[in-house]
Amino acid sequence: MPKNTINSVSVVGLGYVGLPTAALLTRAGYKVRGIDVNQDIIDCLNRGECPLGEKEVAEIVVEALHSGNFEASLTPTTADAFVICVPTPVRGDKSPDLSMVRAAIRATAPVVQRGALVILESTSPIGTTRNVIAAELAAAGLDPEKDVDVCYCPERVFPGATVREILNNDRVVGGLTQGAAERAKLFYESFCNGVPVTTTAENAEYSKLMENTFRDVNIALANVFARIAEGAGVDVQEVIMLANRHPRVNVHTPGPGVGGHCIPVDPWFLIDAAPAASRLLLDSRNINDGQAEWLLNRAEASKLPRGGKVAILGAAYRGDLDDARESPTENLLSALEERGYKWSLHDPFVTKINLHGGAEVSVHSELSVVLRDADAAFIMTDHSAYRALSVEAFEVMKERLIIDGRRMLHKNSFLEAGFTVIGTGAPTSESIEGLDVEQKAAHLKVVSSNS
Ligand code: SAJ
Repeated sequence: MPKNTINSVSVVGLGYVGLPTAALLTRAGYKVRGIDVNQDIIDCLNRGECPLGEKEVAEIVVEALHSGNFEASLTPTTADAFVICVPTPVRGDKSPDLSMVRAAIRATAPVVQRGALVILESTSPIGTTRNVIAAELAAAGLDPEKDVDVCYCPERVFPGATVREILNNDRVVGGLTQGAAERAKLFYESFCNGVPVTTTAENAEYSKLMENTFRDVNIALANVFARIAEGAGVDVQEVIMLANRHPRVNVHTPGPGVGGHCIPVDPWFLIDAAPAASRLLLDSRNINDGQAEWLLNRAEASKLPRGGKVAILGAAYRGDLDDARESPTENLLSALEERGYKWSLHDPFVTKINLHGGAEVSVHSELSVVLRDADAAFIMTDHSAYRALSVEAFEVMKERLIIDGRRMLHKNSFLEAGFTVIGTGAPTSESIEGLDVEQKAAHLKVVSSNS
């Protein structure tokens, strides 16, 4: 039975994956050095504090700092294993930007010694481990198949449940050689409970891209189903519930678009590599990115006056997170700016968001400030706090128009109070104002049987 011979680990990149990974490695008994190019992160850690917000992450990071076995630094030093967890965004033209992976391995290669294990965890185009990591190690004088063990092992964490997911998810461990994969398998077994499955580096790279692309395409399909339902006058929620009773069907949830730093980005790596074969992927990206504008078009087709004042509820890309990266709200803001609207934005957790042009705008934490005198309110994020909102909160609006991108509200009470509610995948329910008592009762009966 081979033994895990690793005692010291350098984790390069102390973000939302690298930092909790470094803390869990420390807890498992390794001597860990965390490396980052950001002086603020290093200073924060050296004060004994965690620069990330997630509670369980902060707890294990502070525990690691107190153990005396974890230190943070700008400079890499030698170690038995190196784990690289840096961002891999796309550029403005959607081509992969691997500059941070390249910079990380260039800075690290000079301290990598013969016998070391080098693992890349960043989501990357197929071939990156061989063409960037191995190539830079070779340039530093090491044979990447003989002198060192080089692997690709993608992170798979779901923000909000980071620690649980690092500990429990199965891992795909792709080696440049079989020996490298076997060695990395032992390493992951030493601090994770999930099963590490060995394969080649290229298979591992592709599997990660496949996972997130699968989700993007399926969400796009759900959004198409929603658009069709709106036109057909049926409620997509009810139809999805019916279809999902089939044992081999799992239609996803339609919404105002797809955010986060992974799902809207990763399909581009495949589209870039094989554009002719990836038309479905490109269409899906466009559908998901177009959802916010689709909702705006529906609001305009109802009673939103062009150039009016719009209240936006939610900057985060997913409910109860403080993370606004690639949030669908950015797409709504761009469309509103383009069409000359005034807008203001609320979120219980996010304080700032970037417009597509790069400018940073601030987010209000007081809902009534945002809703006051608005011609329409768009609900963009499924924060729990929004689910509980009642009609009273919206009384300060000028016009009674709500675009419920996430189907969060108890629609009937809003209809009874004279609001028009436009929900993703629901036929537009015009206000019941003006109907007689019997017509109102009949309308509400239809709506409640659909919700
Ligand atoms: N969304 C929908 N409908 C759905 C599901 C999600 O509109 O049915 C939206 C969400 O509201 C959100 C976006 O999609 O805006 C992002 O999706 P998500 O919350 O499902 O995923 P992420 O980006 O937080 O994390 C994903 C996960 N990947 C998969 O589930 C395949 C996670 O496991 C990955 O580790 C992570 O990407 C990553 O780092 O790659």
